[in-house]
Amino acid sequence: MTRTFLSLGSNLGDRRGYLRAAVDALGRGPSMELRGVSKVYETTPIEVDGEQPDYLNCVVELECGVSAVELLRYCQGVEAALGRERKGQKAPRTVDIDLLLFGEEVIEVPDFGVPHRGIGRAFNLRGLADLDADLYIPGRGAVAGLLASADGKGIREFGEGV
Ligand code: PH2
Ligand code: MG
Ligand code: MG
Repeated sequence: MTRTFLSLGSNLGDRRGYLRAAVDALGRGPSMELRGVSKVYETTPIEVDGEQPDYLNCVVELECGVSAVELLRYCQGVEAALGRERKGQKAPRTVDIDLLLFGEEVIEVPDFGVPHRGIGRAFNLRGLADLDADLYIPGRGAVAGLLASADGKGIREFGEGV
């Protein structure tokens, strides 16, 4: 089993409903056990072109018995089942599931990098710190230290969680 962390984001439609449905689907995945869910954050879109609705973001911890690539494929299936349309990398989406960490594995192939290249975004660091502030990110360091120097603007705690 591999300790795994995923970033969930939604900025289209019933954002909280999509996050909840994605968390449920991950918990039901083949050889996947849900270990935790961070708080939910409402976040200003970053690195996007033009105006977009705010995101809801959270981080999910799983114990995973399949490979990173199999997990990626499963996540893509969940995105598709929840109405994700591929309208460009940073277009608004019902749900985006990004594989932040897969144990301490480092993977660099076209279109797939682990740790995820967005792992240093403050909302991901916040979610990771909710689950384990001592977590080590290969090539970057411990989450707590990275969070201390991250820019927390545009991130608000959202209600009761997923
Ligand atoms: N995801 C992106 C681009 N920008 N901004 C926020 N606040 N939250 C996201 O999940 C996000 C983003 C591409 O996946
Ligand atoms: Mg993303
Ligand atoms: Mg993605």
